[in-house]
Amino acid sequence: CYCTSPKLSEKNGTIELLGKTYKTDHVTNIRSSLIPKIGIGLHNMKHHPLNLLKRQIVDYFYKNFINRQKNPVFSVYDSISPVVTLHQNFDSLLVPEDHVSRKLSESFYLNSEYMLRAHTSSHQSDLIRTGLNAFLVFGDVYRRDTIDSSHYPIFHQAEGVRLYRGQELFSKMNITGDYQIFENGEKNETKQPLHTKEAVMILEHELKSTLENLAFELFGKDVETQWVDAYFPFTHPSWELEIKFQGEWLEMLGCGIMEQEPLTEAGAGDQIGWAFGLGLERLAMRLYSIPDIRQFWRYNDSGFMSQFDVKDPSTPIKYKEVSSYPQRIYNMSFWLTDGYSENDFYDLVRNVGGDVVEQVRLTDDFYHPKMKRHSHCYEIVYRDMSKSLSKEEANIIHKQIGEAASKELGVENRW
Ligand code: FA5
Ligand code: MG
Repeated sequence: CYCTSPKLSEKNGTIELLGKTYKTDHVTNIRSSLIPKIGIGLHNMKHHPLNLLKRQIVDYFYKNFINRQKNPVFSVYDSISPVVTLHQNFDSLLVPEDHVSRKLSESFYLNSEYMLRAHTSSHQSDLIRTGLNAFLVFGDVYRRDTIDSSHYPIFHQAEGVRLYRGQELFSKMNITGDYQIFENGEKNETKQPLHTKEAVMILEHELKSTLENLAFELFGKDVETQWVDAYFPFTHPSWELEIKFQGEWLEMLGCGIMEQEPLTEAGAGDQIGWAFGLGLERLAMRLYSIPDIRQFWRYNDSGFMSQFDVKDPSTPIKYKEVSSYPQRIYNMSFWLTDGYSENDFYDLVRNVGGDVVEQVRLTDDFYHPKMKRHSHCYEIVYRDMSKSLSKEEANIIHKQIGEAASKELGVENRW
């Protein structure tokens, strides 16, 4: 029961979150069921798998990036509040006004000014402004998304940024000669207008080898990797690294050469650099054979946590599921209303059903030409992870979801 947790108090139009009060407004779309999980910080819990993974990543960067005094170059931030301004999450990263990620259906908004960060990139600018040139950020990020074994409205990311001044970049590679990092050139597929070809080649090489070697460190020397061209508003060029896992390519991270404009804006216009952002759950699920993303929330369950109780974070661990209780599978179909969004429904299901909902899948999208109406049918899978969910219990939850959908989304049930 979350009754004693901070709550959304719709009546006086405020949200209390992490000790602060926010006024709600017409864009507020944060769900009260999410609030108790905000700021829990699984990545900082001793013996949590996300913590083991974080420590392995930190160790890797400490070991591979040291200065002349033999000290680590990267500093680590893992406790920055997930409440950020829209400016931090979007504008500071050149995300255009009409970009899909800004839609209310994609992110969680406290109000028109504040939101839950949708990626750890939100903190790049502020950290660069403090004068840092190498840092890692670990944090919980929030997105409105589909529901299945690998999607949950909260997941965790690791961000890395490395900046260089002209001399530094070339001397690091033992390159002498009159090379520059900046020029007044043209933008093309391989570089930004202000960057020289030579500088970008060195950065790209360091970025890609750093991340490939991280994959080898985590998954072993034999893991297959491939680079895919990508697009992000705040890097150019950009790539994604995929690793082969059980015969399938899995996207592990996004990265690229940082756009110069935000750097200049943050007072680092004399430097160039690279950045990356990777998803911790995706990696941890493969690394430890954790089959379902909801398992990461069993941090109060000793059957789960005790399996990750190791001193050395690089100890190989194969997770054994403590128990598996039966699934209960239901269907729900309804006529849609104008402005209906699938994510609103997924959100509502998660809010009403809680973690007992394992999966929601759109199974039929039907248009009735005479009635000129759309209907959707969803399959909802219920499973309690700590006990066997009875048919009666599942019936009640399913009914509550149906009622909430017609009340809150205005859809018309077609039982
Ligand atoms: C980003 O979030 C960018 N901020 C990454 C970045 C940083 C690019 C710095 C360039 C420079 P993306 O949305 O692709 O990109 O997410 C990055 C990683 O987070 C993905 O590769 C994946 O590993 C993980 N991820 C994304 N969405 C999910 C999800 N719904 N569930 C689990 N992991 C996810
Ligand atoms: Mg991506």
